[in-house]
Amino acid sequence: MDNTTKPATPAAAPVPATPNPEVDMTGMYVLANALKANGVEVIFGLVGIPVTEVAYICQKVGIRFISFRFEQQAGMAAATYGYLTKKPGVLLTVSSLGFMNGLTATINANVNCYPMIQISGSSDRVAVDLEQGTYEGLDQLAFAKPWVKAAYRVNRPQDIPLGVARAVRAAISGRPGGVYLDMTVPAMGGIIPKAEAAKLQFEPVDPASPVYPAPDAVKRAMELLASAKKPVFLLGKGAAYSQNDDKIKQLIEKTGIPFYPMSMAKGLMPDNHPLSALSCRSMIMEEADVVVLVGARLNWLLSRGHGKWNKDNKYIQLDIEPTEIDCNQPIAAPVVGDLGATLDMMLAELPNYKMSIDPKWVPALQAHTVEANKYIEAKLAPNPSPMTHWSALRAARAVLAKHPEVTLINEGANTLDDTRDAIDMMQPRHRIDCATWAIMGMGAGSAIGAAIATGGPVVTIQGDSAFGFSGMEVSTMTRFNLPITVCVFNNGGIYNNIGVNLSNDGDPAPTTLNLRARYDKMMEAFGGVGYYVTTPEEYATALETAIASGKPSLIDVQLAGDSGKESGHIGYLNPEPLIPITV
Ligand code: ADP
Ligand code: TZD
Ligand code: MG
Repeated sequence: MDNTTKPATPAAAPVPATPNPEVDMTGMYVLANALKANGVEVIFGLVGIPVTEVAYICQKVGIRFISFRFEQQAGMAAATYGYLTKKPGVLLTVSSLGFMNGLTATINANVNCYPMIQISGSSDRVAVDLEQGTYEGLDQLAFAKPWVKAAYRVNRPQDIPLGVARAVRAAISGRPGGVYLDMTVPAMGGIIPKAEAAKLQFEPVDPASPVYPAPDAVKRAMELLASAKKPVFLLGKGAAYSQNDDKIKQLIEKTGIPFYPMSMAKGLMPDNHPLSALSCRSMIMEEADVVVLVGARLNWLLSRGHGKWNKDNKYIQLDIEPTEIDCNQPIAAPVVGDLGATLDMMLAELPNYKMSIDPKWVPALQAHTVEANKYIEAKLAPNPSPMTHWSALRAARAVLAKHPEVTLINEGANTLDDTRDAIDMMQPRHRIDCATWAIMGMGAGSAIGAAIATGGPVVTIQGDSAFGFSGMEVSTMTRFNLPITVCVFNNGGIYNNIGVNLSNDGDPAPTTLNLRARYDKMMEAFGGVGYYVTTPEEYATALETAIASGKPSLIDVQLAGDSGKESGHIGYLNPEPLIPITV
């Protein structure tokens, strides 16, 4: 036996070859070209080793690169861009923590069914897999895979065009979602001849081909709908996303069936439409006999079909995702397919059916709406000093009513719930909020994504806590000179400013923030315009001026410290306290 045999040479970083720009191409160029071939026009991200050059090359080939201060916010922007355009929003991150910072947004996009692709630089597999302590070494694919719709790794430049095409198809086909694409250093830095790279590029055919539902399923749904005495359409953000606005309007108006929009479906049909049952949530739950879920999930936002819901009701569910059916309640008539195709088939069948709606149903909902609107007006009317959420919203409502083109971004607790109730939406996809997970910290990123996607004005209404998660992105708003007006509803806390520290040791209570903070100065510090307002009149003037200016602006809307209650409208989700707390 030869005891002198040496172990195999330990894997060292490979010595990179030098590409010849005349005949060679690196994977980074292949990536930029592949994104372009897939119709990507904008990327949101934050660069560093190993992806900096990718962003530079993207700009060179005509893809906008929107550079952020925090990856999560770039991801929120990509997700919102995807939701508004039906194209995948693309996020570019560096390895390890940059990847993880972005992944929170990618997973959130997946939960909300927004199409997005996170592309992350990733360290060489050789040293990552042996846990040899390489630069920013993390097995990112394994980390992402359980939580996204699809995850792929590309190890060679030759595979980049296919990898990108697969990621695009995964993000936008079927139920849209968040997709992860792991781009290793050998893939991005690898060299291939330009001629070979050109041959590998392709434009994927029909990446989001609509899937048609079974004709029998449509007939079953139509039969049930026609038998209903008190039917209702529940419109969800999947319906808004699918951009079938006219078909939805036709189905509602031709059947005469009232509709209830989930938060982000507000405006899909105007909130003040005669068939809007927006203010009749309890009545619908208790009385509707046939509930049609239109791109909406029967999740916690609808008490998962339990609680107040009429025990004898029946559901029709129009959804692209088969596993959504029977999720919380048995669905009597599932119609699985793309909503556009489903609506075409339902509209074609409609002349063969006669509706049997109780003639008292719609008038009863309309009478309830009148009463509910009075209740909202009574909340909006008082003029206390300092302002409350409601008096501030009276000002915002008046200005926004004159600007239906504004995309409204909304997050917070009381700030979310009260804004949703106070501000009517008249246009589809003009309201974006913290959505299915009710997460804070979507505001700035989503505002930027919406401004880039629409080219139009954006207004955010954010609680002061919510704003704190993403406030640094005022830097991005000003560098890209975006027409965004940020409104911070400053009540000095999570829910409010009145929390009492149980030990009285001088530390602030867990919910207490900075009631006298001047958030407007943050925007000014970065070259935008700041406003500080203490009355509804000042707020209305500032908001009008800020929208008209088209410049990045921030309005610190000073509220009273005691405006707002714990968890807004969803305090019931808190576990029962053992001892009373003041919040
Ligand atoms: P909301 O929160 O507004 O109720 P959800 O996000 O819970 O909305 O539900 C959206 C639903 O829409 C998801 O179940 C998703 O599968 C579905 N969906 C998304 N796109 C389409 C489409 N093109 N056709 C049919 N259903 C869709
Ligand atoms: N962290 C994340 C990521 N998401 C969350 N939803 C929370 C924490 C918990 N949370 C809420 O659910 S609402 C909220 C937090 C921290 C902030 C509420 O305060 P606000 O709004 O200032 O934004 P109001 O108007 O004071 O209620
Ligand atoms: Mg607050």
